[in-house]
Amino acid sequence: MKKVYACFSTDVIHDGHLNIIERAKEYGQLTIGVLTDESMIKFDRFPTISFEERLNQIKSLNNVASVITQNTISYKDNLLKLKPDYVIHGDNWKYNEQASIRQEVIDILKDWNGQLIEIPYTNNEVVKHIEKVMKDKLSMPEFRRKRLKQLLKMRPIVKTIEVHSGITALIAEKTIVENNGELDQFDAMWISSLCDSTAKGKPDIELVDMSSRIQTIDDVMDVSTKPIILDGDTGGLIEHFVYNVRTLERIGVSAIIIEDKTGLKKNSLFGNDVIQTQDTIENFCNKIKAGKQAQLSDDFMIIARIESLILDKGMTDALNRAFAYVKAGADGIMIHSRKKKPDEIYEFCDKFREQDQSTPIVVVPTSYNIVTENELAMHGINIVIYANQLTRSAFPAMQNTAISILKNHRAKEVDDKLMPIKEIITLIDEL
Ligand code: SPV
Ligand code: MG
Repeated sequence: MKKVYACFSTDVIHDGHLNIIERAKEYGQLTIGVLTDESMIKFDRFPTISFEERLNQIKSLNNVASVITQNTISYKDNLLKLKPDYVIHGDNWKYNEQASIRQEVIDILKDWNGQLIEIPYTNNEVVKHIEKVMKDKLSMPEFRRKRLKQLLKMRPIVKTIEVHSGITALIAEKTIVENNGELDQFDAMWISSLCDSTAKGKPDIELVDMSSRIQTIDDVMDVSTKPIILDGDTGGLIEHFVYNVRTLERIGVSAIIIEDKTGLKKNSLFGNDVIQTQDTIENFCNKIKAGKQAQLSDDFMIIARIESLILDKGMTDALNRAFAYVKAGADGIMIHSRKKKPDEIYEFCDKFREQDQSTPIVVVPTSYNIVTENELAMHGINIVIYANQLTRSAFPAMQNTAISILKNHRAKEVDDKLMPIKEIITLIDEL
């Protein structure tokens, strides 16, 4: 009997999968590799059931001789172990970001004259409907809210990108890249006070109120499934903060980050060029405690942001605050810096980790942007936020377009820098 191999990374079995199994019968005995959650989330939909459930679901199917785990997106390890005569797959991966994974399969199979069988991808109305239902499910509060905590267990570092509108949320949702045989996508979205305010043409001084911030969150949620971390500025008055925690939790936000400043908050990257005041440890701990008491689920996170390094208050102050905030109930610590080098961030993280190995650490490497995600993870950092780069790239592009049209009295000169209308239309999902 010839050996056939297929890899599934799905949590619903539909006609497309059954078709693969049916066709595999013609070639031999089928082994299915089930892709682990850790690998699946690098390029696919987030699973709505556990890995064991996905495994059992596939074991229960007819005409499947055996089911094994596939640990990596690359088929290499399982192919070398199994040496199948055939690998079977839908033909859709020829054209998407999995093209290099496909090529690797073809190259490996050559070693024993194995063959890749590609069958037309099933994209009928039923399959389309199932995909849509699953996506809609993931956007619901009960699935979205807990996803950040799930990701913290699954990812070496949770990669978070700033969004402030439906269109930026679509970029965060849909951008998947292939790089040296690895696939990757962003894990979460950051709704920045700076960029949410900037998009509205307003200064970053807590002027854009919570109702308006919630409108932005709603626009983002409408078109995406990834978890949201909200920049909650100072959190405002404790009496107001508790209500906002309830609202955010109910609509499906995963975390709020509040910073230990008071009064008219100014953006941290101004540093001491403007007057900024830090809250007392006691007051800020009371805010954290009140927020934690107000929340109803275990999913929601209140993350405390420490501004001591921004305000030149020193490492000891930053660490004292971190331990106090964790004791008050903070689910994570964000440490911020406006230095060009990451030294003070690493020193903080290393010292914090000597005493606390589990509380998640969040960083925003805007000024010290030389750091890589691997380096951050090595210092015990769990979440990296790219807090403003989408806004900062879009603004000059739009400004240059405006300048070009004014100079040339027409739009032709700038046209080759613009996204074709057809592409922008297909970016938007239709109901
Ligand atoms: C934001 O994105 O609004 C932040 C991060 O708070 S920073 O601008 O670096 O202070
Ligand atoms: Mg902010």
